[in-house]
Amino acid sequence: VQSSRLPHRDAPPQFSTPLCPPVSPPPGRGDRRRRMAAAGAATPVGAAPRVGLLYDDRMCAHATPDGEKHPENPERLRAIRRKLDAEGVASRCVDMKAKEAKEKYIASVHTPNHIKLIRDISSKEYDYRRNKTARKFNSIYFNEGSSESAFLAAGSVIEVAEKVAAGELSSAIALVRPPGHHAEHNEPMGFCLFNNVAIAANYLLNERPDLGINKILIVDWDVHHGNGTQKMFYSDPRVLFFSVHRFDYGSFYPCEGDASHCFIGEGAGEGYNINVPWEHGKCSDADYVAAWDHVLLPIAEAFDPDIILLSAGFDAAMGDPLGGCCITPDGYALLLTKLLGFAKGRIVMALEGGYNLKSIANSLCACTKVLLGDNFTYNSPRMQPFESTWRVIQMVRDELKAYWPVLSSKLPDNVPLRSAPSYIEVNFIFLIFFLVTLCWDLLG
Ligand code: Q9C
Ligand code: ZN
Repeated sequence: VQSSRLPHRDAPPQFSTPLCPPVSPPPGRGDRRRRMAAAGAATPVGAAPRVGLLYDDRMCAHATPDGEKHPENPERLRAIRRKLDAEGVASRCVDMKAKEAKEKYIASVHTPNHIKLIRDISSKEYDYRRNKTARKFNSIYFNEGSSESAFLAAGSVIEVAEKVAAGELSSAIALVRPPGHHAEHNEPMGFCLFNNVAIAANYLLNERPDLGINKILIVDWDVHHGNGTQKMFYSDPRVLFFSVHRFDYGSFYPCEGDASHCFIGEGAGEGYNINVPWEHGKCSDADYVAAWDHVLLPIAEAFDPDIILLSAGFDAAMGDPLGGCCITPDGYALLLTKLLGFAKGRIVMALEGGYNLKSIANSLCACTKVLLGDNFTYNSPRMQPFESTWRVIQMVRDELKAYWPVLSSKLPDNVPLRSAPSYIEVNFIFLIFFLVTLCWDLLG
């Protein structure tokens, strides 16, 4: 009867938020592993999971041309690596090195022009035009290391995804940059040059039928909408794309309407694109857990993916200078734990955004421990989800219930919620400013 239980119900009670009432009896991780093994997972009974960790200094070569400060900088990778080393976590993983992606694999996602641009951008002949070219795009910089980094980032996600799909690894983490999920068919954008995750997904589906990957779940928990990835699989039912992001009624980067919950895919892919668009910042573990429990996990259960590719940006983390949300490392660990119940635990994490060095290092460390099978207790302070979160989740469910009948059930109505963050401090500052200006005018 084990198999009839929803995977997300398997979390022990200390993992539950107000949204996820404790379910008894809670099976321990051992039980989960035994079940995974029985289902043919890569990890045999009793054995420690083999977690691939791909880190490569060569992806630090992509940097701003004249050393200007930029949130997406090489220190991000180094800070994560240092933390994983200091915690003794890296040595427990299977060490992997980056490989450049072959152009024919990138071509499944990007135009020949786009590939040529990224290939040539670091060449000497481009020295005088590099900055001018970068300015033609939205939030992009280039230097003489950009080409190599971009090809390595795409190749790295292919590399680890292949090993996980083949069962050589239980799961894997690719510490890559530049990130990928904003990169479009014919255009780098939003700090992203190639769409690393989309390239890896296409590689598994189209180039490696021998691996038996027919259905891929892409989960994008970066604080920004994964616009590039959404477009690439918009009419493809083999790829279920789920993105949870700040939307702020269309005013949050990338500021496009297609990040709204109404964009559900088209043609054969109708129902296979899911956006959970937050109305404002300050979203916490509780809001994300609510989106997991009431949207993502029921759909994942029905979709039953063969592998999960995680567009793992950490810019929704507490302390991030761009995101304005507050997921804790325990929160990320909990979200990841809830995903481990699917696809026999085959999860590939690919780094996307995340710009507070401490936050991304701590969050990734917590996630790595989850993949390694360490027990963890959710210790962050309990928060309540926002009222707006409940509303957004209901809208998403209404939009998608025709395709995923499990979403037709009624949401629990006894959940304690909190009201939207008030911007009273902000208004107060404007008031002072106004008064000072007024005095200035009167006196002068
Ligand atoms: N006013 C990733 O997290 N912000 N990209 C531009 C312009 C760009 C974020 C703001 C944010 C891109 C991968
Ligand atoms: Zn981002």
